[in-house]
Amino acid sequence: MMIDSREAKISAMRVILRCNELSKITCKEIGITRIYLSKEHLLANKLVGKWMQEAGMLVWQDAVGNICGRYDSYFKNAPAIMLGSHLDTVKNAGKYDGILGVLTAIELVYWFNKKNIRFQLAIEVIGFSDEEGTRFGITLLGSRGITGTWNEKWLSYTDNDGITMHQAMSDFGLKSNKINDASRNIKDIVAYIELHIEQGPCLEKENLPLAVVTTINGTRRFNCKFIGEAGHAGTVPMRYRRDALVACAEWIIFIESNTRENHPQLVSTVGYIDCDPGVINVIPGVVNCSLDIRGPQDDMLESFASILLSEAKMIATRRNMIFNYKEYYRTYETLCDIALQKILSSSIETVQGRSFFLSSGAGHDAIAIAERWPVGMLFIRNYRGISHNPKESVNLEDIILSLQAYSDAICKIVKKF
Ligand code: HGY
Ligand code: MN
Ligand code: MN
Repeated sequence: MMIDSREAKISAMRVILRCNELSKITCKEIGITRIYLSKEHLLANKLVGKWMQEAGMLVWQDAVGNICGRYDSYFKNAPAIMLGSHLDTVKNAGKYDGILGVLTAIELVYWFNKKNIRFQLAIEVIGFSDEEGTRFGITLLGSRGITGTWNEKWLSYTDNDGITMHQAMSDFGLKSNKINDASRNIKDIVAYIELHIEQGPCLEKENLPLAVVTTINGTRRFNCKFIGEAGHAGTVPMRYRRDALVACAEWIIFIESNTRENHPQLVSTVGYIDCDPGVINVIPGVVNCSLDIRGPQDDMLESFASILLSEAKMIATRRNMIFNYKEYYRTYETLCDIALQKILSSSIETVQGRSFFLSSGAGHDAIAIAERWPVGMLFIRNYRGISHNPKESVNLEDIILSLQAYSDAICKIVKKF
């Protein structure tokens, strides 16, 4: 059973309108930035909670700030199939990363409710509160709340304004000693399905709207530091300098060329660099930068990380400097459940004529959820794969097909459990 194309079109148009409406809930005059435990987070939860209610769901905000909706089964207290994605964003984000997955899931429930369709399972829709980690640097906080895998020490992490997560939680109206109330009993949920923009160019190149995700790449993230010596930009001859920014620049060029030439399956990014003291007439004494590396196999990432970090040490030694680093984040390669992949594949084949599989270079809430329940993911094509960028966009036709495939898959999956 699937949503017919006429109703799917009405739903898809509503999804686009609501993505636009949510994009206006941002802490910046220009661009979309909505971070964990901010007033924008609360406003977005209220708006999405209203849409969940209108779709026929019972709505609550859980102890880590996820907005949750439940569409009951015809059996009381039945376990649920969980759908959703995240409502937080990176800085200066696009309108669809995460958001599309929450709003399409709400449309499914709206359609089931309107047709008076109930299943032997409940359906829950979650708008996760923090997948990106934009504010505190720790990602998947919302989905880790659901799986009960929070680490107490995160509460002392501070944002750029020096506010601790503990303080931010109480400002938001949450109690940091109640975090465990968010974690769900293993038997409450049977599976998790997430629809997400591909954030890459493959579907566009394949001229297809939808794909099934096979695996989600592992990620390693490091904070790195080159320590040289600050000095007068006018008086220190080049041969005597210990310029931390030049050392870091040499390393960044190595990272890019080594990844391109020797590791075609991997990606590496230096997304952040901070130069101290950062003024025109002082030779940079200290440079901090980030390193984000990703790949399909954990052991491959392990050896790649040591290649890059030992090169940094060699550059620093050669330039009579110090290099140090701290790994602060790691996710392992995540496999999507084979049975769920098969069902999702049959549904996308029904709507687009053939199936297609992709691995995900981006991280998703499904990484955390997969530690406790089987997960499945659907990718939808997005314009040139551009994401984490205001130019992010999806087309109406693809959203229509995604709603049809998603509804068909859910109707099949609920029968499987
Ligand atoms: O960075 C990522 O992979 C995701 O967007 N959080
Ligand atoms: Mn993202
Ligand atoms: Mn995302």
